[in-house]
Amino acid sequence: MEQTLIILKPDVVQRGLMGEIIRRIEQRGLRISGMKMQWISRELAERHYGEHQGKSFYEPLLAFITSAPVVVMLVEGPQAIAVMRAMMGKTNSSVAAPGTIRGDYGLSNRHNLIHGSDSPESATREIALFFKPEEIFSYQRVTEPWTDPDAAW
Ligand code: 3AN
Repeated sequence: MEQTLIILKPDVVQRGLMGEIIRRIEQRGLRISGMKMQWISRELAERHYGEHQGKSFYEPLLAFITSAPVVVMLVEGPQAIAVMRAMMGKTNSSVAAPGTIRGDYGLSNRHNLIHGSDSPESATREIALFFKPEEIFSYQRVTEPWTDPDAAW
């Protein structure tokens, strides 16, 4: 079981795509263990995107991610990090494959709809940035026996 931090970016909230993307995550069989709307501060954006500091797209990226509220989610499931990144598609939406979230709804490199952690280490760091322990819920979906890749039956 893996955890990943998902952000539905300001373009998703503005364009009315929250429900569509949450639907895809739920229907894939992943478990949403935490979810809230939040307006990301400049300080939090700097901490989240610290690895990109100094790059040409850093300032516009911070301006974009703080431009409207976002939805942050803690998503759990078998191989959740890789599964979510495959569902997201390539960073640049204009070359993301059809069928992916970016490939179906975007054309932009920056306004690319969704963030997902890229490793277990990033996930741990990012989850701690965005969620307090009491905002995370421990439960199982009744569908999980039916989507479990290790089911013995
Ligand atoms: P991903 O979100 O696919 O993991 P990262 O971590 O390389 O991609 O980049 C973080 C964010 O920075 C991207 N989601 C995108 O919004 C923005 N970004 C990355 N590369 C570029 C670029 N060349 N031009 C504009 N924005 C970029």
